[in-house]
This record gives sequence, structure tokens and C-alpha cells, in this order.
Amino acid sequence: MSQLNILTLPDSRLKTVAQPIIEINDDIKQLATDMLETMYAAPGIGLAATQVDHHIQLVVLDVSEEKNRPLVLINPEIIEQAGLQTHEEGCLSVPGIYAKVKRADQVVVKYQDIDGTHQELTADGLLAVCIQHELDHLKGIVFLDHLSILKRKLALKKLSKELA
Ligand code: K1U
Ligand code: ZN
Repeated sequence: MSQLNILTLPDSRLKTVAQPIIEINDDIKQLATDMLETMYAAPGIGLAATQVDHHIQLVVLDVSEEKNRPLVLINPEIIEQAGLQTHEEGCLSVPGIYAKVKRADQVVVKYQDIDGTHQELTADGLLAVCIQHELDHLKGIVFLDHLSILKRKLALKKLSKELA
């Protein structure tokens, strides 16, 4: 197992659109294991392959209190969504910046698990927020892109001060 380097803004690689995974081979399984280790160590509740400079459709998540419910989503796709919720979000690629983002309250996501089995998961609350946040990363979108231009500018200014 090894921890991976997490890309941070303004790295343009975070804007890359991830490609579907055709074959779930040992390299993909190792990457998922390393991403989980990286996420737990950060600490975080989610991580997309984009953030560790692998531009493939793979995300890991664990929103449990005990950090004992890891989820690996391969080729995830939101197939249903309903309602609206506003939640404060952070991002390991935007360290030290938090902002409220409006997203769907409930989502149904279809994906393949690490064995390649097709699955569907219905999520609400923090898990739904985290799924939407991580799937955005696979499209090259970060949570600041959901803010007004003014709020985004303020957040980026704060980030540049923090990274200086
Ligand atoms: O994608 C990422 O960078 C991970 C991000 C996920 C996320 C957080 C909050 C709302 C939506 C998505 C994080 O994990 S930031 C760190 C964080 O929120 C956290 C860390 C430790 C304990 C609890 C939360
Ligand atoms: Zn993020």
C-alpha cells in the first residue's frame, strides 16, 4: 500500500475529464487500495482518481463515523436525483476552503464494484453530497465551480494566500 500525491488548485490537471474503465485489472485494484489509504490519511470522506492524477472513472468514499465502510465506485453514473440540500463542502484539492453548495438531496448511482459487478445505490444526506462532489471531479469540476463568480474569486484569493 502507498499514499498518493493529491493535486491541488490551480493545477489544470484537475480539469481533465476521466475515461471509463474497460477492464478491472490488478493495477486498478491496487490504485483503489492506495486511494483509500490516501483518503483515510488525509483525512477525507471521498477521493476521485482525478485528484491523484489518474484520469479514469474511479472514486472511493467512506462517510461512516467509524471509517469502516469503504465504497469503491467504478464507472459511476447518477441515474436519478430528487430534492435539494445545501451542505458545507471541503475538498482535499482546495485545502482550507469551505463553502455551502446546493445539490440534489437524494441520488441513485449505478456503478461497478471492485469485482466488476453492476450495482445501484440510493443515497441521501452526506453520502449523496459526497457522491455528487466526487463524480464532479471525474468531469473536471471542483466544488468552487458551483459558487457565484464573486464567492469563487474570494475563495481562490484565500487559497492563494494559504498556499503562499
Ligand atoms: O473530494 C475530496 O476532495 C474529498 C472531500 C469530500 C467532501 C467533503 C465534504 C463534502 C463533500 C465532499 C473531503 O473529504 S474534504 C475533508 C472532509 O470533509 C472531512 C475530513 C475528515 C472528517 C470529516 C470530513
Ligand atoms: Zn474534492
